[in-house]
This record gives sequence, structure tokens and C-alpha cells, in this order.
Amino acid sequence: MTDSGSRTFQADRCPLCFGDNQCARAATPAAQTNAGCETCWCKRVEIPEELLATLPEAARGRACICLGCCNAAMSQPAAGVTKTLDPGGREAMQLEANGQTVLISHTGAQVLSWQTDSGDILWTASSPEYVAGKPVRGGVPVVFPWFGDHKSDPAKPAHGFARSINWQCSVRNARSATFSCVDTPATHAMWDFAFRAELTVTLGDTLQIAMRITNTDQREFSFEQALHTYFAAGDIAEASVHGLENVPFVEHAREPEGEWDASAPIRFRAETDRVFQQVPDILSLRATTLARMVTLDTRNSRSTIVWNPWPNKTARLSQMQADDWQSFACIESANVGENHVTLAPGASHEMTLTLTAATA
Ligand code: TA6
Repeated sequence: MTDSGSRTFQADRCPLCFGDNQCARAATPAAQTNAGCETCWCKRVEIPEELLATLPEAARGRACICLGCCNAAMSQPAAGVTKTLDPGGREAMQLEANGQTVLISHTGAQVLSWQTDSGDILWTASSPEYVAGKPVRGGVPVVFPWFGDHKSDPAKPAHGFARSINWQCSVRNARSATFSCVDTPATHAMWDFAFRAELTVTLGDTLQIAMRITNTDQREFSFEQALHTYFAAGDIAEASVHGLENVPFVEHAREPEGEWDASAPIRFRAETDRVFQQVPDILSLRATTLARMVTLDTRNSRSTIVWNPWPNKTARLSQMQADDWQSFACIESANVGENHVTLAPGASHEMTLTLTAATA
């Protein structure tokens, strides 16, 4: 027996309301055969950690939280978790922890902002157009299952469909939320494979985004992916990207810089749209006019795209004011082209990006 506060813990009673937690058992089909809890409710991942932390040590994983308490916990998001709307009026989730805030839209599981004590590390267009189902220009659009224009059908959406569909969200706590989506008839019409995609955002001293793709089909499939991150750069003319010196790349810009030193950090002096392959895990963006250095630490990302549209391409893009190009740099953690990913049925692949912002 363990004394939990003013009352003694009993394994067959809810450790929170001390009610008879048969109602919890009654709610699980297997329990109707008196086989006891099918899965102990104290282990259910949806129950916020803060609530589980109130249980006596001996109760964790043993007692069943009664249905009433469980539902009460589920209906009240944990502290620091706010169900909200993104600026386009779509469902969004806001996590607040240790002085930082991250906003994630259910549309495309798109991280839209990461507010820190030195401001928003991410950039969003100055007049973003919020069209139902269309990605916002900015934040971290999720690119899947192809990068860029579709290789054979220009009618299919650039950068795939993942960033334009609604993802489901399950929140662990104020520090972590997982968004997920699976194939639908609409996705099969564009890419005829069964899959599950999960994006887990974790807020701590860093911002971590983990993108996990699982092949739930009977056939092997290949895909491209990217976390197409728009970073606030202050004045792009004073920004630089470090870590890609002497790394093989292909320049896709229509009006690129004439000559540059590939052995030096990247500076932006013209339209830049470089796809690097066999990239290192650690890169950084120095945003001098923001007195900021952002470090990108990736796992299982073998490609990086560095992009700024410069004025002429900006004029051809949606959701861009004429001078928006001056204030952002895209550094996209990816697996594209020769580094596309191939998964056997049942296999998964997880690419992670961990961002750290520091004063520089
Ligand atoms: O990542 C670089 C890029 O492929 C550019 O060529 C440009 O098209 C950019 O992505 C933005 O694409 P979007 O479809 O979001 O306008």
C-alpha cells in the first residue's frame, strides 16, 4: 500500500478520484470478459505527462485511471498547449515551454513560427495568402513525396501533396506534438502507394522536427522529401551559409551569380537555387544584421537546398511582396534526386532536423 497524499493508494481504484475504475475497464472491449485492463490506462500515451506525474510512483503503469478522469485530462490540453487557429483560420497547435513558443498548422503539419527570446527564427511572407489547403509561404513546409515540379505530370502540385493536406495531431505535452497523415483516395490519384507520415515537433532549448515515413504498402516505393525551412535572415546581403564549402551541387537558378568561390561560405549576390548532395550533418546560417547564428543539425539528410529567389523570381511567386526576398534564406534539409529514399514494405525512414539559435 502506498500513501498518495491524504488517501491510501489501492491498485483497484482510480489513483486520481479514488472512484471504482471499473468504468475504465468497461470501456475496453477485452475487459468485458473480466480479463482486466486490456492496456493499463496509466500507460495510454494521450494522457498528459503532467497528469501521470500526479500519480503515486507505485500506481504508474498499474492502476487504471477511471474513464472520467481520463476524459477530463484529455479534454483539457496540458499546460502550455493551446489549440488555436493559424493566421488563415485553419486548426493549429501552439506549444509554449521554457520561454519559447512554436505554432504548427494542421494544414501540412507546417511549423509557422518559432518564437525565442531573440525573436522569430523562422520567416513568413509579409502578406501570406491563406487559401484553404494551400501552404503558407514561410515556416517549414513539408515536402513529400517529390521535390520541385513533378517529373512527368506538371499538373501535380510542386513539392508533392503533404504540405497541402490536413494532418492529425496528438499532443504529448507542452514540449512535443506529433502530426500524422496517411494515404487517401486523393493521394493515391497523385501517388499510388499506401504510406504513413509522421512529423514530431519537440520544443526545448532547441527546436527538433522529425519526419518519419513508413511504407504501409505491399510494394517497395521511393520518395523525395524536404523540410523546406524559411529562416529569418535580416538583410540577405549580410547573411551567409556555412558548412557547404566544396560540397558537390547543381545550380538551378535562372539568373545565378556569375562566378563565386565554392570553397567559401555561401553569400547571396544573385538568385540562388543550389541543390547540394552528400552534405554534412551540421550547417549554419549567420544572420549578421540580426546578430544571430542558427545551427542546423540533421540526421539522415543527404541533400540540402539553399534558395533565395532574388527580385525577378520573387515577382513570379505567389504570396511574395516585391521586397520579401531581402529578408529570408531557405536552407532545406532533404533527400532528393540521387539521394531519394527507397523503402521496402513495412520499413520506415526518419529524417531529423534540430535547430539551435544563438546570439552571434
Ligand atoms: O527549394 C527551392 C525551390 O524548389 C525553388 O525553386 C522555388 O520553387 C521554391 O522551392 C519555392 O517553391 P514553392 O512551390 O513553395 O513556391
